[in-house]
Amino acid sequence: MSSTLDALTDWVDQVATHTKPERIVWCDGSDAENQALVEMMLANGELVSLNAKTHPNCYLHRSDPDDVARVEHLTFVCTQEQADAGPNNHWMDPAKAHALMDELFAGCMANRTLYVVPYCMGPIDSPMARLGVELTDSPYVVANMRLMTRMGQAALARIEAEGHFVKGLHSTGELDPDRRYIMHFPEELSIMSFGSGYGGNALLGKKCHALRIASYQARNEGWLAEHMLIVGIENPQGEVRYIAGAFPSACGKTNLAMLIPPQVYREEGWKVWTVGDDICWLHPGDDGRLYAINPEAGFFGVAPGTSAGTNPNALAMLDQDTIFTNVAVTEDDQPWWEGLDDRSPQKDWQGRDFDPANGPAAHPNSRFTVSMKRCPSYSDQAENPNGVPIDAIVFGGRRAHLAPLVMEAHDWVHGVLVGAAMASETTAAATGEVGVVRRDPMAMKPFCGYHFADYWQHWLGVGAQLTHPPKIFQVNWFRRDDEGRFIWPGFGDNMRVLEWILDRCAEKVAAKETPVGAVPTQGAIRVSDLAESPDMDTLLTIDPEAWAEELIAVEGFLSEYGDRVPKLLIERLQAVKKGLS
Ligand code: SAT
Ligand code: MN
Repeated sequence: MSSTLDALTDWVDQVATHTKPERIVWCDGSDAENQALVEMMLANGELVSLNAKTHPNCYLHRSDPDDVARVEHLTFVCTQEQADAGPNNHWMDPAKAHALMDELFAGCMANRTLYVVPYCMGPIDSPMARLGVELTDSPYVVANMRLMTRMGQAALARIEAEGHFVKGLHSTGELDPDRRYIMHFPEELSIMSFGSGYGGNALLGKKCHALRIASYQARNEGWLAEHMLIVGIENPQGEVRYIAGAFPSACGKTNLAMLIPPQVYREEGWKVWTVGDDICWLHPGDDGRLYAINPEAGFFGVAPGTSAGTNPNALAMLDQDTIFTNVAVTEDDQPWWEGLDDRSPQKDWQGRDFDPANGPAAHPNSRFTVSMKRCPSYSDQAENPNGVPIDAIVFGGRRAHLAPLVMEAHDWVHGVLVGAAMASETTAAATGEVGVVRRDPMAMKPFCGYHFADYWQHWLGVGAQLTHPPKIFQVNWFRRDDEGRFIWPGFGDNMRVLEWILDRCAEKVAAKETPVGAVPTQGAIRVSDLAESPDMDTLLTIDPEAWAEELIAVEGFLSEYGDRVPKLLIERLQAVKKGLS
């Protein structure tokens, strides 16, 4: 046996000695293995079967009601020096964190099975892909990891060949919110998660590895690990251009990644190809461009609001081979959520008879897990080991006011400032109050594994290396009018904005320069075929006074990160401020 597998086996043995599982299963990722796991979970109630006629091979998992979202206040980055984790992370001394976790994990797998889950983040033959192994006592996690990553035999073979992997240890424990911690040890390339079975807390390949640990690795190795979708836009000439877009959780990344263009666009021959909906690893290429891979192999998408109108591609992939988490069910056992259609649910997400007095039928953060390959718009480049070249980077937030529908940063440095200044109203994807505006730089607030100031410096450094950097844009689909209604139709109509973005990248259209960025000229965004024309003036206006206030707020926010904030960024902020006055 190779020394890597020896190291892996030693670690599994150590963990088993400490956690005392009844048995150990090495997962190979096969259909037979998955089938056996599903049958076991159906028998013990961890999964509920759904209507096999309408939804073959689809299952529902109901979480503990206290375990339905990521828990940012219980998520820690444990670096030797507190300053390296930055004010953007909760920090714990690694020795203290290890002691705490060792105590929680002691004997926690008694009467349980320890699953060894080798996985690969990224196309299995990609030089940009990275390996990991998750040890977990949750069969639900195993079934999800199988859809979300390249899991099993092939990953193990690559681990054996390569020698490096991220170590992730997970136990659902007693699902006690008071005994729940998600710990990251970037310097050790390891993760420990206890007390939650939910998505980002438990599927360790996702936010824990592919963002928090990977962002730290990326900084050392000269690339970027980002909370971004990747989408390919094919024009009527058959050319495909790729856009990467950062949006906070539950702000429509999945919808944007698989949007269906409006009818006029489809008639002209426009097509949209999905490479990824949540995480993007960006590497500078030899040609001075930035290349992207999606480290994931599946979607863990928000169910509520997904419908034939908002995201027909998503709906089409969800009628087979899907795990649903915390959705409601109809009387004939079909999965259901708010915004799907006008049927009424029979049971809510907790399995109770549906009663509107108890709140929504599906949990607002209920999810579907499905393989990317089921997506009708799945890109034939998604498995390209070299990734896809990125023409534009888009930063988006959920903002009722201020931020225009779209604007273009003056250059890379200004783009980094625009990303660092991102703000968005909070959603149900994390526990806590919903709808308050908070700064969420590059949509990475919950996910950057090191000091934000160092992260911005790294962004500047990567950009300086690129002879053909992507152009950087800011978008906001969520602007509201005085009555609180959304002004922009969003969803498929966002194609209209993407067209402008790509035209700017190809230097095909002029724009109106303002100190905060370049905005579309009158009529530059195609809306004439819309039955009701949105108020484009409001959507594209830059209010200098409101922006001056915003920049003061941004300055205050950046100052929270102290001396480590790159001077270049502060200078640029001052220049924009000056331009406004
Ligand atoms: O819970 S996850 O982190 O996997 C989903 C999300 O919040 O984006
Ligand atoms: Mn996300």
